[in-house]
Amino acid sequence: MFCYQCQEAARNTGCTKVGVCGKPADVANLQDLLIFVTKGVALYQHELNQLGQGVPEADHFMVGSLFATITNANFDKQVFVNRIQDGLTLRKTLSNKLTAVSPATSVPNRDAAVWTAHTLDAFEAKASTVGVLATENEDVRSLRELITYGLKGLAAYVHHAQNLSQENQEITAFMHRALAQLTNDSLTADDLVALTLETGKFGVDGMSLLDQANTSAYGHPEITSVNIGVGTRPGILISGHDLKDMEELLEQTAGTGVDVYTHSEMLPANYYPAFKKYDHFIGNYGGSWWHQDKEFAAFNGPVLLTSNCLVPPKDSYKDRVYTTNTAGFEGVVHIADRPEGSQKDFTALIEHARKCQPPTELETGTIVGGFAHQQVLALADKVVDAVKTGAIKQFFVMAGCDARMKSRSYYTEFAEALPQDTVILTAGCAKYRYNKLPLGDIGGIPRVLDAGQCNDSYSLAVIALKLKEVFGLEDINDLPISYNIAWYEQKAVIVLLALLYLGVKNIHLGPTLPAFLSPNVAKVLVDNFGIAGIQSVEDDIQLFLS
Ligand code: SF4
Ligand code: SF3
Repeated sequence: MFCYQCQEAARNTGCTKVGVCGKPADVANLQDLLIFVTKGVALYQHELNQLGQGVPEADHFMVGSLFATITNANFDKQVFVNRIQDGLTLRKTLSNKLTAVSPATSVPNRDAAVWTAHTLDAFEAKASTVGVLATENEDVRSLRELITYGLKGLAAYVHHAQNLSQENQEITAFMHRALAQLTNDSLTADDLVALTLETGKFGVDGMSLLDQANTSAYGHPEITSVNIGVGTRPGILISGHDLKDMEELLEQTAGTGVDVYTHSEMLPANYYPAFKKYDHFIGNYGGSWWHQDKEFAAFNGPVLLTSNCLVPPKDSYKDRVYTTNTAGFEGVVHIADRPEGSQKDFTALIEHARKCQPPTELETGTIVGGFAHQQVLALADKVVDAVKTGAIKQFFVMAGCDARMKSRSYYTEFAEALPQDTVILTAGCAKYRYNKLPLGDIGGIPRVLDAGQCNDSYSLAVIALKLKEVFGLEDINDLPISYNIAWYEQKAVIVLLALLYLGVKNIHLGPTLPAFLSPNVAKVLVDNFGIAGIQSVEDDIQLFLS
């Protein structure tokens, strides 16, 4: 195996024996093969799309396959074997359709378009030859992977939107085109840089699509005090990013005597008006994803993972873990997709919860969030006044991911060290490094404004664009906003590419720069976009405020 897609890649170079995340080598290799097969599907679907003959099933397969390979989403070997088989069958269907509708059209002559096999041994033999290192040129490899990881992040957001019946053909057509182009050896580094920025454009579109899907289904997030204590009844803990699962779980648990709590990236579900009507929705339990070994143990009841981030569960609570969507782990019960027109069936979790103790209290009190674009724009006058009077000197976008590395204490210290006249705009699980600190407010505006999940970084961009308009500025970079983003997995990659596409410059990225950026590709990002890493808290605060 060779994997360097996340921030915890071994030695910031790559995992080669087993993932730091716990992904075994055979699963890592089969994930590489699945990406290869998905590119084969894309070669055909791209041609069919150009003829107006694209097949919706190929869009769903591509989105689900990319999403399943995201860090901490799925560790189940059989899932990847099945997906590879399905992909090969689907590719055949697409090939037949292409011959039927346009006998003169052929796909480019690429291995991904023709390779096939039927046994696990053959899959594994091929898998070891189609991974990241199959691209020899370091810079081409770096750009290809940057685009691939951006597409994986985008796929996650598109998948959640699909679950809410929102699709956008332009986005999936682009994704197929991009995947097909990643098999083209004659693309130059410049071509790939252009494709990287285009990926960012569709990143904005994908986040906008999901924002639209979430808010039209559940209303716009609003300022909310979220309880972080516990009730007295047994509960189900729901984690990940999928709000449709949240809705159906709340509905099915109503009146059963079982409470519902959010964990990690599901915290923002507390901010949506549609979920507030449920009395048994108690609040949020615990912190970001990597604390789950202790927090899932202490929760005492079943836990539902609706997407990443899943940590390989300990035996002490493994029987209480359930996965759904693209999340998976061998030996863990997987809740099947909803049949057309009806709900998923969460009966197993509810029955399980009934036999469990209530959660052990970890903390008490509340945290405040719900500052997505509509809520912040409703407060725009207040915010603009505060900027004009100098009560707010600067905003810091500190969106992104949290993870295990010790050096991430930087983000807590950075938040604590920021002057009192600054406001943090956050989204994603990065917030858990500072969302429980007593940072106070500025004239009633909390100093940490949480927009929501990582995809709600879109909200932060909408807010920035609105402020630019209100202040009559030409350039988004003239706003008093600095970007100090923490990344871990591939959703942060698409958020970053989306910000670059919107013209945001001088983004600081930490705690380490991606291992997949070759020195030359890193230089392109530094020279053209002012991307930088992080230094010490003191030096960075000085730099940002100068
Ligand atoms: Fe290593 Fe990250 Fe890949 Fe897991 S996802 S194998 S930790 S680089
Ligand atoms: Fe967190 Fe995994 Fe990235 Fe949605 S839950 S931000 S790390």
